[in-house]
Amino acid sequence: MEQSNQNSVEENLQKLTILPCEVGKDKEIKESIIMPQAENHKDTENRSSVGKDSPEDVFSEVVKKKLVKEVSERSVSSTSTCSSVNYSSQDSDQVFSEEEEIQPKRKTLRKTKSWKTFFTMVHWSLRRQNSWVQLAGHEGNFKASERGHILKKFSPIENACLVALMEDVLRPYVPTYHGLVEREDNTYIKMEDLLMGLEAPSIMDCKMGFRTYLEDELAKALLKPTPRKDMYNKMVALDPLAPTQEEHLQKAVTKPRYMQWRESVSSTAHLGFRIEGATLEGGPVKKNFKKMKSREAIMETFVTFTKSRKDILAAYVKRLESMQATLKESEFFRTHEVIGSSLLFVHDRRGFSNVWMIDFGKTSPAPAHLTLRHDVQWETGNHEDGYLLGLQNLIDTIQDTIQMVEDSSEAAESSQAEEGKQKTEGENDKVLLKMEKEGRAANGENSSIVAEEDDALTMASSQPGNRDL
Ligand code: I3P
Repeated sequence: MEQSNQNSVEENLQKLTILPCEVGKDKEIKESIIMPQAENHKDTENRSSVGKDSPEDVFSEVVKKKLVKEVSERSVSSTSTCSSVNYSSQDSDQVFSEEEEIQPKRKTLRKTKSWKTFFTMVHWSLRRQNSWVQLAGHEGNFKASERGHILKKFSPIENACLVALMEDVLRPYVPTYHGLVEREDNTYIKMEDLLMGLEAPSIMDCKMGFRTYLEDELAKALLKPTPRKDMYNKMVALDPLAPTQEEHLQKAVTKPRYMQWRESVSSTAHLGFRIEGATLEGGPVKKNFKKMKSREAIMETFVTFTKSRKDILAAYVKRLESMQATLKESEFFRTHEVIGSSLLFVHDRRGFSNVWMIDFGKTSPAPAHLTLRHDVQWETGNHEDGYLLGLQNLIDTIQDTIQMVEDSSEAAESSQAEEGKQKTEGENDKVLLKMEKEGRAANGENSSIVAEEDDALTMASSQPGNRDL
């Protein structure tokens, strides 16, 4: 194992806490759709193994034109990066210069989080009948929608990505975008519910890439470092020895420092992906994977997650390989720095499975003069994220997991066969001794001696290696 204090998968499962949820009424509010769906792609056979039931949205040309204009005004320009977005700061993904304690309200509304909000969606989706379930601290990021759809709080960056992805070869690998809707003075992105049709789904979120912050964010943080007490507290909670003396004195760390430390204690820094959270068969969200670093621990997690099902593991590999081939063809991928985006693994007991690319809140257009490769290491200025390196490592890890499952089932089979053989030989011994005993009794020998021999036989036949006694 690469890490001595690595929690075992079992420990991770046990330490699980059910996150507080907020159950409220899903008010019926008329949606005002302000972005048309891109419907012209015939990608259904590529998309999902689960059924979908997405109602059509109808809107007039006039409304469409007006609202498309509105959306394009809000969206990032194709040459801009995260930092150049000048839309409402409360939804911005610019985070390095903001301090939670100074602007708590703004912080709450500021953006949709990546995997944390996704798990909000998961919880909500699982209990979609009557209730609204929300993770603490992230209220307002999701809203209920009609069956087959979810509403995620508007982020101009994510919206621009989804719009572009609907026209890209990657479309079959991302949730279908259904435009924007307004509810209670807030704007939401309406998208496909990826859990639709699944029965008690198992879900895992893997954050991709070797880097979890944008180059722009780093540059800003270097210009104007902002100490974060919340991040210091999270750091100390995981490892009291991690902060430097100065950080201990300040009781604060900068965000890049925290993010880089998170990368180094998890598998991000050396494998280019990390497990962020998971649920098993509709159970509670487990998210204590922060120190999961070694390949072995990740493999064990995949074994637990799939309950050793080789068919599901193999389907995951197949989907990831086709995604990998498509990524290499994608114009969107060539032109975007993909940071903080996740792969979402979903399967259910019936064996339906899929993997999706999700969370584009920090995926930003690279500078126009750059064509990104995604399979080289990051150096300041090259904007590379290492996504393809991480994806290859992930595929290899799942393939090794399949091998591990095969090896352990072969080992189990041969130990069962050995046990069976021992049992049969023991039974034969018993029969032989019984026959001998009956022969002796028939010859009038002492019955108490025969009984003692019976006990010895029972012990001997139950101990491997003593069969010949
Ligand atoms: C968070 C995680 C998120 C990051 C968030 C961190 O740390 O790294 O990816 O949000 O920054 O606090 P952890 O997983 O340890 O809780 P972004 O990816 O959106 O930057 P934030 O607190 O500034 O939102």
